[in-house]
Amino acid sequence: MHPAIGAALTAALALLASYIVPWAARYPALLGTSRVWQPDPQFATLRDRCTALHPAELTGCEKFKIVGDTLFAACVADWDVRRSWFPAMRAFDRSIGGRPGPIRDRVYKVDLKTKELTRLAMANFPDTTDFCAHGMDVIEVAPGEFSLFLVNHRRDSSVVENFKYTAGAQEIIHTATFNGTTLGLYNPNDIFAVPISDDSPARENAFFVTNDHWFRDSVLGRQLELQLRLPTGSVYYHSESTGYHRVISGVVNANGIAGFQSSQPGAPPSRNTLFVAAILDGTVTAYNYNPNPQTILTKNGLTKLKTFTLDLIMDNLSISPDDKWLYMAGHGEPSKLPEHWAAPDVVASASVAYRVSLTELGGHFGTRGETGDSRVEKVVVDREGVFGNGSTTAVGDDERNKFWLSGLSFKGILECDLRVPRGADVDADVDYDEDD
Ligand SMILES: *[C@@H]1O[C@H](CO)[C@@H](O)[C@H](O)[C@H]1NC(C)=O
Ligand SMILES: *[C@@H]1O[C@H](CO)[C@@H](O)[C@H](O)[C@H]1NC(C)=O
Ligand SMILES: CC(=O)N[C@H]1CO[C@H](CO)[C@@H](O)[C@@H]1O
Repeated sequence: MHPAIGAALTAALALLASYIVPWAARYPALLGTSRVWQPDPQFATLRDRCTALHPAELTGCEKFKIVGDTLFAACVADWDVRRSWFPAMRAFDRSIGGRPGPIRDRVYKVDLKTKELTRLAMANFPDTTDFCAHGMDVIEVAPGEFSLFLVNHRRDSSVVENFKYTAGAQEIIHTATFNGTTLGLYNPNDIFAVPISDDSPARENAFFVTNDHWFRDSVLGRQLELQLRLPTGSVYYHSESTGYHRVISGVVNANGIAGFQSSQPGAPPSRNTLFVAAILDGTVTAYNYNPNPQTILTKNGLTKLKTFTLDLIMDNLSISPDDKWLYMAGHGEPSKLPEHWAAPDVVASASVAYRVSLTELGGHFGTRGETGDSRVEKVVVDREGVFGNGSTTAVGDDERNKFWLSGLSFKGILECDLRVPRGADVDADVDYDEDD
């Protein structure tokens, strides 16, 4: 054999061994073909302890966020409209099936103490402007004052909208639109609002937003990104004083994003951690960021800490209020999702929720041992959609003993008691023998 051919062959084999084999080996886990369809034993009877909050109104709430005792949710108003226009699902019918008027999705709040539901009016948001909700984040900027950041897939371009909300009010007030399209932010997906601090005061309106695809509406481009799991997603940072900047690139379908958000003064620097889901890779990467808009864009303003590898196409990420767990919901059997999307009453789409411990490797995640592995607990592993179909957001709270789950076709947001009540016999109605 000619030495050049030998060298080329060796190089090709090296490439195959180092990149393509591990890349291809991820497929069965991600597609769920090797999944054991059982949650961890302590969550086996979780479904029996759930109730659906407001099933008539809270439909298709892909993203919700709990701040204190208030749950904020961005929900679909009209499913026919969503099926015709939703860039993230490659639905690009600008005529929205010939309907007149703008798209108007809804923002709700639920008081978790009384379960009272309020649809928040958007009185000063122009009547003629689309509001097609997707990812969101909410932070408390001062006691009783909240700032909501919502992705809005307007038909002219996808942007991030900022609203203010005051505790007890019935409406949200639109304050700003952040448009990053000239910098390539065509496909904003989810948002992490930077907590308020001396370094990043409320007037900075600082947030990170994932950009899930590189292609805006090319069918071929989107197919290549999906089937080849191309690393074409990215993360942008925005503050009033810096405007938009792309700060992370090369992410395979950057989707959910979350970070620690406690506004307590004197929080340790390790709290400046954010997590980005590369959903088509089944990985979540943790980064440390500098909250100061003047320094975040410098060389060490954002540093990678660790990548977690999971057996799941996971979606929206959330951190528990006590900062102890990173929750993620996902699509356990993603190949069923398009069929479910087309015929939701006939084909189920699995719901899966995991939580990753953020505390076991030292005081708090990021202070020590961030190269080790973290414990993963399987909270929901539901192939038939018994909890609901196509889970997308999950979060739990050990202190309140609660767990919430929502998704693409969920009717209502599920609220569950996380733990089995004391004295109950867990094994009574569930058989955990692995021999069936
Ligand atoms: C965002 O900016 C682009 C480019 O300047 C523009 O075409 C588009 O209309 C803007 N969209 C909104 C909603 O402001
Ligand atoms: C999930 O979808 C399946 C199939 O369409 C359906 O039978 C089931 O009732 C759905 N689950 C819920 C909780 O609605
Ligand atoms: C905000 C966010 O990450 N939204 C995702 C939640 O789940 C849905 C359903 O898969 C995705 O389309 C969203 O991108």
